[in-house]
Amino acid sequence: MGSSAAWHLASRGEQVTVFEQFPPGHDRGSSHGSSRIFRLAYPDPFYISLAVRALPLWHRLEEETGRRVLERTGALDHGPATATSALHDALRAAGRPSELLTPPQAAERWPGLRADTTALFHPEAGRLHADHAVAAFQQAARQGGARIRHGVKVTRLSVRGERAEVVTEGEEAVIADAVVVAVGGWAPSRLSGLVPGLPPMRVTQEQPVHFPAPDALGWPSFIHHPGAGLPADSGGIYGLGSDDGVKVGFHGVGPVVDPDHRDRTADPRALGRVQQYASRWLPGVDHTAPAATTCLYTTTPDHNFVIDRAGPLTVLAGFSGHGFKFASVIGALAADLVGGASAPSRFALGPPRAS
Ligand code: PYC
Repeated sequence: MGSSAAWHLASRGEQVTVFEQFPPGHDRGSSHGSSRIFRLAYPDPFYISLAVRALPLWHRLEEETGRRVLERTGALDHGPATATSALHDALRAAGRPSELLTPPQAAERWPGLRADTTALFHPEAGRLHADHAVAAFQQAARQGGARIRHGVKVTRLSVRGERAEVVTEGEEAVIADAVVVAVGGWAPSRLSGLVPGLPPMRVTQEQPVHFPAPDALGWPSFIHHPGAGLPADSGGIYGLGSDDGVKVGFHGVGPVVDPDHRDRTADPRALGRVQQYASRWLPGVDHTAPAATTCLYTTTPDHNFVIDRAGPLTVLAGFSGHGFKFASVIGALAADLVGGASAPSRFALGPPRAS
C-alpha cells in the first residue's frame, strides 16, 4: 500500500521518500508471495466499484513498468445460496458479467474443484502476483523520481504542528509536509496514541498452504463460503493457482501475534485442517504434499479498511485479509488525501464502527 502511494504521489509531482525496515521482497508482512486474489464479487456495491477502479490502474502499472502483474482467470464462489445469489445480484446490478452454474457444470469446467451447491463464476477476476506487484509499484515510483530506502527502520514518528517528523534508526530526522503510514501489522502498536479515532485491529498469523497440481496456473481463484459443507464459524476457504501450486487457506482464523516476535512456522494442526479440506474438496491437487507459508492479517472490527488523514499523517491500515486486490487504487486514494481530499466515509477514522 505504501509503495502504491509512493507511485501515485511521485507521478503527481510530489517529492517522495519511502522508508522500509526490511529488504526488497521480504516475507515479514502481508504482501509477499506469488499470488493474491483479484475479484469484483462483493455483496456490497461500494467494494465492487472500488475493484472496478483498481482494474485499469493495475494495467497502467503493467504498462509503465513492463511487468506482468495481473492474470485474468475468473473466480468461482460456492456455498450457501444466500451468499452466491447476493454476489450474483450485486454484480449484475453493477453491470458486470457473472453466471450461475450447477455443480455438474462447474465440475465439467474445473474438474480439480468440487462444489456441492450452485456456484457463481465471474470472468473479470484473476490472480495478482504479489511480489511482482510490489516490485512494480517501487519501479514505477522510482521512475517518477521517488527514493526507496530499504533496510531503514523508522523509530519515531511525531506530529510537529502542520508537519510530521520521521526519525530513523540511524538517528536521521526528516521533516515532511505529509507522511503516509502504511505499516501493516505494525499499525496498532505504532499508531495508537498518535492517530485519534483509530479502530481496534487484530493482528493474526495466517497460514495458507500450497499444493502441487499439474495445471495450477489454469485454476480460477475460488471461495467456499462457510455454511454449506463448512462450519459456519470457519471463516470460509479461499484459493487460487500460483507459480507455487494451488494456494488454499482458511480466511482469518489464525492466532493473534506480535509481528516482531512471531515464529513464522506452520502450526501442524492448522495445516492438517487445510489438508483435510483439500482431500475432500480439491480432487485436482496432491493433498499429501503440502507446503505451508505464513503471513499477517490486520483486521478491523467491521473488515473495512482505514484510509484517512489526521493532520500531516495519512493512515493506510486494517486491510483485513482482502485488501491486496485494491492496492493499485488505494495508493491513488492516499495521494488524494495528501492533496486535501476527504476520505470515503467507509474508511474514515472516528467513532467506533459497528462490528
Ligand atoms: O482477497 O477477497 C480476497 C480474499 C478472500 C479471502 C482471502 N482473500
